[in-house]
Amino acid sequence: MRTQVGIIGAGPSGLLLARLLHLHGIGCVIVEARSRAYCEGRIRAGVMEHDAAQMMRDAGVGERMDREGLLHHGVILRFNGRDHRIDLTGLTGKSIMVYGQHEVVKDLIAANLAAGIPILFETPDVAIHGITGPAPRIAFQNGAIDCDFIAGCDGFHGISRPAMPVQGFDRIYPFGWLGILSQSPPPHEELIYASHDNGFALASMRSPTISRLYLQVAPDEDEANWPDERIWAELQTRLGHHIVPGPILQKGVTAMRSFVAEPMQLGRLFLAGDSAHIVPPTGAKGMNLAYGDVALLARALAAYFADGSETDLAGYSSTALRRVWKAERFSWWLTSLMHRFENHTPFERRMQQAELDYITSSPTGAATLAENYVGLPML
Ligand code: RFL
Ligand code: PHB
Repeated sequence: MRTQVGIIGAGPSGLLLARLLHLHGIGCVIVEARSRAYCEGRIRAGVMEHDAAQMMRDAGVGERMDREGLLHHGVILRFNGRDHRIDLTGLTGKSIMVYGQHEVVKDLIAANLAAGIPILFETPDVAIHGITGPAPRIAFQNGAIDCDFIAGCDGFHGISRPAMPVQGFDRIYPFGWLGILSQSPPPHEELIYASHDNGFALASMRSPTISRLYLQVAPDEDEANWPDERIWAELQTRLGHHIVPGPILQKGVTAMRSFVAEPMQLGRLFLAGDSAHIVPPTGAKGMNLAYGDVALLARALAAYFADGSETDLAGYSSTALRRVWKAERFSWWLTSLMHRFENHTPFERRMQQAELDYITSSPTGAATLAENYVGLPML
């Protein structure tokens, strides 16, 4: 097989990159280790930045998102038992789109297949060869793809990042999130981020009848310690809103970590999305960072295939990393602000509360949060 861009991974970054390349008339093939059903069923991100939602529309895949997604103009920060609304749209003129990552993935898979882009699902033993030469190759069991460039969109545990020398910058947080998806109405029409003495909690949603709820727990927490009744009671305590329990459709513990790999390119291999960086989910930035990377990468590849210009490709890593580091900073900051740290002194807890008070009572403080939350410019 031969193509212009070989893409490893059918998550949001690989799928959107394929879509954008197709719109530029550039050929690509996606290889994916898992099945289509697995990719479409993986419950993860829920919040799209203003410009990420616009990228979906511009790429011709925003129709269902605009129909079924929930446009939010504000978000609630809760501390000391009170709600404080951040008026995202009033402060920035922008909004966020609450639309599940698995829905994004479904829409992008359908659009790519309809455009004739091959997605090789359930491809085992994917390996990368020749990235520092002119003819890179993606090899796998029973086949290979020769390409001009390879996009490593294979997530944090993929094979692309290990195929090149990078410096990793890392922070591991001393807690995790227990997340549930439940068939129950969300406690409030907007997302609630709650700082409570028992720990952080977040109320999000997927629809008016499906809630996505999170509780701060130990990083290695055993789900068995959290029977449904305990989850509902703890959500009630931390969120302080009327919680209507319902059937729990999915439950899981996620560890919290910040990580950035530098650089994001070697020769003809380019990393995008979680393969290059991850953030703790508090800032809702992971998928949005993937969108920023592929916006840049698609533009650089388009310039190359249009007239052979390598300037944008050469600048990809340094340009992408500027946006990445700002989102890393925001995610780290919001995580540090909202969670309970076992080693915090009462003084440090008061500092968190004073900062929350500042953020929610000063228009300048609120604007800083709002500007980052709705998203910094993609390009
Ligand atoms: P993905 O989604 O991990 O996709 C990578 C794909 O590559 C495949 N793969 C391979 N294929 C072939 N060969 C191999 N050797 C391969 N190794 C891996 C995998 O099967 C997979 O299909 O990475 P991508 O595309 O970069 O997308 C990143 C996002 O998934 C991630 O950043 C977000 O989910 C993070 N995230 C959130 N991001 C947001 O923007 N807003 C949110 O509200 C938000 N909430 C979250 C989150 C992540 C969470 N978890 C579970 C980590 C909430 C949670 C709980
Ligand atoms: C989600 O809806 O899953 C979600 C929302 C906001 C976050 C993280 C996850 O910060």
